[in-house]
Amino acid sequence: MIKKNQTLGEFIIENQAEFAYSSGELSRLINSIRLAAKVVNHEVNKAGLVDITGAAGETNVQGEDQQKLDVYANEKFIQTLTNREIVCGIASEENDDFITIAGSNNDHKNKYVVLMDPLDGSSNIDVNVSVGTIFSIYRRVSPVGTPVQLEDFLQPGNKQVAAGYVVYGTSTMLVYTTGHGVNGFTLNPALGSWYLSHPNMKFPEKGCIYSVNEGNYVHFPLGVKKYIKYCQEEKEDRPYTSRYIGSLVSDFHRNMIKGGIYFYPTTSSAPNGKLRLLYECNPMAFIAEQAGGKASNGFDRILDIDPTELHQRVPFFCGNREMVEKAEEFMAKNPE
Ligand code: AHM
Ligand code: MG
Repeated sequence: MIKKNQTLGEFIIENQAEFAYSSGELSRLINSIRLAAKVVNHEVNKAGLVDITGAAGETNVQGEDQQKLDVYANEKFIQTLTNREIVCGIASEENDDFITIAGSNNDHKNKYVVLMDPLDGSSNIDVNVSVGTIFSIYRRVSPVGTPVQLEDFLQPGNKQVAAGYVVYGTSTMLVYTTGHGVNGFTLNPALGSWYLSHPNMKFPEKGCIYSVNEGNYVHFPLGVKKYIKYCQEEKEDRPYTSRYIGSLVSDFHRNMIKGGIYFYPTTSSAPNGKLRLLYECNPMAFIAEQAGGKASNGFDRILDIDPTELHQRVPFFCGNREMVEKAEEFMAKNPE
């Protein structure tokens, strides 16, 4: 049951029964993420001050080293999840390999793994434009009581038990799903509480925004070029509006609210696309589907891809169902 003005804490408690294998562990895990997100939010909001107190990599007036924000966010999320002993492993876009968390009794007893992109939209970090955190949660497949294995992380997206993102925008929002719809919570920075502001988020039936880095146009496959021309054609409800922040979380968030498609196709220099299947595409695909949208690599469902490596990249088309299907139509006709 959705009640407005509910805090995230209240919402998690009331909806705990919806979590698969509800033992309270997943609730505690989401609780840790909301805590780390607040800490990162505080730092992201101060980012402009770096110019006054010293640039990243330099020493600030207190004699401390300034950290890059993405490194800081990575550390904060890892620290919070490790200290609270609620996951058995973490994989991050910022780390080459996954991290094993044994727990203080060294018993490897926790059941969940988290995969995350701690601060996505790196080109926006230093210029005061919205960035985001993306996370994805799976139940481990290796036996509890043993160290986490690579196979725990290399699960297809359809096995996710929860996924979400934080958008550090004009206001800070945490949006997540546990497979029972998508709910968005806005941070009241004065109180440090997240309030349910966007219950049961759904893509509008029709979308008219397309989001792609058109500077790469000449490097796109023919199907994508033709789809872009379709978006720009003067016919029916077209031309569509072009909006591209260059920050997946923000572009996705806007498109989910207003109706649109985000795509990052293959290019000649990035033959597998740019975005990471495990840290970016799977969680966004899970949220998109839960919000009535669709996510595809241009041909197949993102959530059904069997990952082969942690940092695997895939082409990504995500947003309003109808728009993604139209893009797929163009891809099918021009597969090269
Ligand atoms: P990052 O993980 O290095 O930040 O890269 C991912 C980001 C997405 O948020 C964004 O949509 C895309 O890269 C922008 O890439 P480009 O600058 O090539 O358009
Ligand atoms: Mg990223």
